[in-house]
Amino acid sequence: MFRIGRTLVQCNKNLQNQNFLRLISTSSVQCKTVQNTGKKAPAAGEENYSFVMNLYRGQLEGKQVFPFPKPLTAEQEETVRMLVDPVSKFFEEVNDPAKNDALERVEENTLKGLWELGAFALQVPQELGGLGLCNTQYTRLVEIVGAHDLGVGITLGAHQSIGFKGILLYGTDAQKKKYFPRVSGGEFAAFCLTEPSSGSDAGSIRSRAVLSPDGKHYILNGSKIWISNGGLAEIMTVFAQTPVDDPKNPEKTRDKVTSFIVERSFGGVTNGPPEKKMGIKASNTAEVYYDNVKIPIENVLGGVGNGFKVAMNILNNGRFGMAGALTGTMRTCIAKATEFATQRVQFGEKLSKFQGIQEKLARMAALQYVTESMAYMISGNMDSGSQHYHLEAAISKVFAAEAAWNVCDEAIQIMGGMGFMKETGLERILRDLRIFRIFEGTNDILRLFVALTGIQYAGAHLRELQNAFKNPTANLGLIFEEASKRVGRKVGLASPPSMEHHVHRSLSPSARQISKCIDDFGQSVEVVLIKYGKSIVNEQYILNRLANATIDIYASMVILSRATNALNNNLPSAQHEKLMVESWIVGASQRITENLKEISTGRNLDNYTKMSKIAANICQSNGVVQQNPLNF
Ligand code: MYA
Repeated sequence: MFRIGRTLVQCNKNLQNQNFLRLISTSSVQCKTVQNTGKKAPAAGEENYSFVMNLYRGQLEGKQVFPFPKPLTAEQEETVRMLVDPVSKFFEEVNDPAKNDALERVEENTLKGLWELGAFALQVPQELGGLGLCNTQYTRLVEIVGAHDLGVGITLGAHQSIGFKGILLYGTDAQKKKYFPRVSGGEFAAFCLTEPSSGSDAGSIRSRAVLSPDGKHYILNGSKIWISNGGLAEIMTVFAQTPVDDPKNPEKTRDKVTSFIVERSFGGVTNGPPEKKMGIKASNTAEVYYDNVKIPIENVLGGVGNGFKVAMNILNNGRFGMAGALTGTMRTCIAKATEFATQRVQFGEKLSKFQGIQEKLARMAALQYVTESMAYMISGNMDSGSQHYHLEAAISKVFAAEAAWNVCDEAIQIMGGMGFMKETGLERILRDLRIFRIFEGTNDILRLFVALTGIQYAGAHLRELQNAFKNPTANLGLIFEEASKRVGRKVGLASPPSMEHHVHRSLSPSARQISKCIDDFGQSVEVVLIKYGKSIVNEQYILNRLANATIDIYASMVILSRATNALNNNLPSAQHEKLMVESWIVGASQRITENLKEISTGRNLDNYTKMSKIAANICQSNGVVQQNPLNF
């Protein structure tokens, strides 16, 4: 890793000469990013191109999976190519992740360099001070950040992926004109949602803002915890309850969340000291307090009472970035492990000759390949204007966080004692990675979110079918289609949804395995819906297994699509990608079958009851129930 000193000064000079903004403006290519906010689950009948949403009806909606997106024009591709080298160079030569970690802050020269390069404003339009990149270009760059320093990544991400993303998605022209030059020019932003009593249950925040008697300001009181960049931010997207008219009772008001742009300079904003953390130590995390902060009414973001949706959609919109960043992290881990495995000799052989190591490397490579494919598929779809990406984005976050953890852990295992040493750099990465399964929506919450949203959609269609039966003559088409599907299934004649025409013919056997899983999945959802009805919301054992099957199916689809693209275009890595897809799908289809079995068989359902009883016993005993075998 690069050390500070003379080389750093030289490198900084070189980099200053290559200011991103200048690079881009000379090529004058700015992505026409569609700043889509995503939508809530569309109702039945509303067109919805989300692959995952349709999966819950057992349907293969291929528009957002095939072909693998290639949304950049030649010019846009050139722009991002021009940025990749200077950014990589900056991280290799200027930034020192070990030092940032030890200092528990990002070194000043790194921050300065990143601001100068424009790295804090990747998606802000050029005319307002940023680089104007689209999501795909952004993904390519955060991949580099993730490959080098996740602490820096969070400083950058908390600023732009969530800190001021609300202004990008919901800001008025005036808000954009006022704040974009500032968040691009050295003022940090933060996203302030979480509170002491409100973590996953984001709607339960207690911070409150009330309109001043003259109607010109909101007065905000409350506090936030674990705010990334909380000690640095001048500009904050803050969520607070506000009284709004109650439609049920015109004489009363009720509280609904509203989102505000708050400046520290408004007065009454303070923060606590930087938190001591397990990882991403270089990033600043702090409590933030609001004491009678006067917020001008023009700083309401996205409309009074709409704050919950604003918060959710900011998070939905940024999640693919985690997959992008962690793709890079996994590349780093795999490179370190491979270097070791191909050099280290034990029992007279290189480690790479042992099957145990080969299995680890192959699994690590597949996890990275899936994550990378998800990141680029989702960002590509978003750039093409997709509004229906929020389930896919949630899956990419869950998958990336778990895949990266696993890959880093296995890299350490391959390197043995060497992997455990600080100088190898993997222990820092492992510590840094732990939070990714927790923040931006815990993986547990996101699994439930995916399964419940999908089920809600499938349920709406089932209701539509029920309604159709009330007026069969007017709905013959729908009834006939459903009836023939069901009868076909019963007599074993219905064929699973086919993707033969989408995938490269050499991948047909793998595609067939996943098609069968998609069909089985849709049937399982239907059974679950009929069995549990609305009470499915409380059946987390079932929901988690549905979510796991969903993740495996989506993962398989994105890599089928990507490898097809590689094979069709004769890419040098095409045969390697094909191998990874074939191998992945063997495991994935087994897991999917197992997960679907686990939600229907009596033995498993009984086991869930047992687990709930065990948990209740533990809670009653405040921990492990039994004594040790010595009974003292
Ligand atoms: S920031 C803090 C992160 N916090 C969270 O993520 C909170 C998690 N909680 C939730 O997401 C929600 O509260 C859940 C729903 C999902 C639990 N999209 O009754 P409901 C709609 C669109 O189900 P609840 C951090 O960690 C829903 O349809 N809409 O809600 C910083 C319904 O609408 P309607 C949604 O049970 C980390 C309504 O809302 C969504 O209360 C720093 C109510 O629904 C959704 N997702 O809770 C990271 N969910 O009423 C740095 C619900 O119309 C970034 N709805 O039917 C790093 C970036 C990477 C690096 C980059 C490097 C550069």
